[in-house]
Amino acid sequence: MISTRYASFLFGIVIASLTWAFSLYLYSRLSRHDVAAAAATATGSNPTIASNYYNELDGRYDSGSRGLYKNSPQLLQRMQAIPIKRRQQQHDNSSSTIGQGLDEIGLVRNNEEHRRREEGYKNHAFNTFISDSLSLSRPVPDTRHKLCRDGKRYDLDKLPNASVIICFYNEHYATLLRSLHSIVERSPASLLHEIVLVNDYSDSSELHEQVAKFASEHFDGKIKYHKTEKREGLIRARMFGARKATGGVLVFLDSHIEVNRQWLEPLLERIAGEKTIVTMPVIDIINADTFQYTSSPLVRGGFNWGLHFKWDSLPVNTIAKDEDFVKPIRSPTMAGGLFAMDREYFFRLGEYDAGMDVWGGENLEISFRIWMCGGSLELIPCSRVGHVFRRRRPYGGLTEADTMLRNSLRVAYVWMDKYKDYFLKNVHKIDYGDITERQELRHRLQCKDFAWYLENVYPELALPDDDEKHLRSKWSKVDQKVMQPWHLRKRNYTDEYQVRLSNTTLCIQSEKDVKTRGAKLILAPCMRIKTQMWYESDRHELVLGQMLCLEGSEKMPRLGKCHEMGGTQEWKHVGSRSVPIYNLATGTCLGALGRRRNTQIIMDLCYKDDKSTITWDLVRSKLSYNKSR
Ligand code: UD2
Ligand code: MN
Repeated sequence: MISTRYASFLFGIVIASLTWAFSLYLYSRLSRHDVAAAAATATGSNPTIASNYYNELDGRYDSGSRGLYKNSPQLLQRMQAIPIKRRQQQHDNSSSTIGQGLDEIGLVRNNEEHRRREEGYKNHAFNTFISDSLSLSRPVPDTRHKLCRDGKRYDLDKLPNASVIICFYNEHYATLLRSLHSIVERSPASLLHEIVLVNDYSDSSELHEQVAKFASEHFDGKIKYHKTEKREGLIRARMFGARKATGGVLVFLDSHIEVNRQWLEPLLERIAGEKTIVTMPVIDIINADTFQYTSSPLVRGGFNWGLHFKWDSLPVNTIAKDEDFVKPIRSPTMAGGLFAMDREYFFRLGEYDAGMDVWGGENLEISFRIWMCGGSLELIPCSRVGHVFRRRRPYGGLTEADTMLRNSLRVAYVWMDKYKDYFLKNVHKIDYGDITERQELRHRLQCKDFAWYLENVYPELALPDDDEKHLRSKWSKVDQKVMQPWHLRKRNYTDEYQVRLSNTTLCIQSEKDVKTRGAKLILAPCMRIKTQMWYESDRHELVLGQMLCLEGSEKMPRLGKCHEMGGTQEWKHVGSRSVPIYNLATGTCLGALGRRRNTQIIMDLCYKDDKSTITWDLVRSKLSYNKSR
């Protein structure tokens, strides 16, 4: 009896908070462009987020009402992270250990949860522990420009319908389901012809059964589930999916995404007008550690001579007035994962190169092919899709060979004419298989040559033997205003304090100075010196000496360059006396190995049963305290 009451009470709370959060969401229709708007760029062979650039478009980008959320990232975060499936432990532990303020979705409550979290990272390279606790149909912030929201109407009758193709290998189940939910819930039913879901021979038969069951029981048969007969790699798996699809337009997506509002209509609208236009959404960021959804700046696709994809600033004058924020932007390349293309055109243009294995290279191949063979590639700013960018790929290839290198060699030899030498110069040659079929395709389609592409599509690209004059002129064609280096950003500090271990006179201090990246932290007698003064920014970074950010990681925190993407550099405390200090990415808190000077600062469980929970006092100087009010 009591437990039923308790359950319905909890249920009530969940519903109430859902309604509350959702109405806030509707009310503010926030654009979160100015928060953690990191440009993604290629690091190594994997296009992930890099912290080199950010977007300083405040005001210009969205002068609309940000209403309630202005200066309130916590509120926004709450909204994004509504825990539906509360973890069991939380009920078990009840309020005895929890209740000192932190009620965070990523909070690691005990060693068992710690183990589960680690396991998730090992298999998927993102925080499955948080993903498991999030609603499958959570709201995400509307990151579009206000003109996309208010000014645009789409005549659905005039748009072609779409087959969304998602292939996956060993994808995390809840994350895959959230991708599917977001697509079905945020696409007009009449436009979403089907979702073709291709399991690329994932290892687990349990995953296969779960997904097959889900597909048959949900969304009225919209999901067509297939499994390949052997591991194909994402390139051939997509071709497999495309051949099953019957919609007018093929929309390719990764299996760990969440689409935003009205993401589909603007992609289709361009194609309805001209079938040789291939369209891409802006790829927003779903933080791999926290699953927070944040906006990405407007950047377009490029590449470097290692044939790695990278994000580039827009050419000068691309964005001159408000309307330009909603216009298609021509892009030399695509990141690869998310794009829409007329189905017949996809086949006419030669699908993909079936000789490519597993991962990499296909994105530049299809980009070059689109441009050189008569089509065009456009970024559609009103279409936004969030993607979980991860720091490493959690899976291997079909063989030991470097598939990215093999695939890139195929791109170079088929498409790049003499310019391939810039690439070949710096790689060791490996077998890249037979390319005659692709060379014939290029011939048959009467494609233009690579010099034409460089001159007309990507004149900003620096060539390795450009002289200074050429470089300068190319550099001047790129809009420096749109992306500015991090260090030019104004950081707003809301507070400054020392962090003292409760009931001691020891404070957290950099083991080195305020400038040394990677420095560990130790306990030292509290003194008001630079290496102990922490500035809390409006993004909840803890910045030492206004230089480096405190960064959480598995075992211990360190000082790192501020990356402005939240997560590992985002800290939370509720109050300032005897409080745990929580890291949003690790789900754990600042701890110390002992209570003596020179003791190492570590990451530890926030609450412990044996009363050894470590808490801190935030000690403000009178002066700075007054100043910051
Ligand atoms: C990016 C692209 C990705 C692809 C890749 C280059 C985005 C957001 N992502 O890397 O789509 O173009 O660059 O090749 O632009 N998968 C399989 N079989 C495999 C391996 C992967 O089906 O053997 C699936 C995987 O589950 C995922 C998709 O292919 O859904 C892309 O793989 P990824 O997410 O590891 O690639 P990502 O985002 O690092
Ligand atoms: Mn991906």
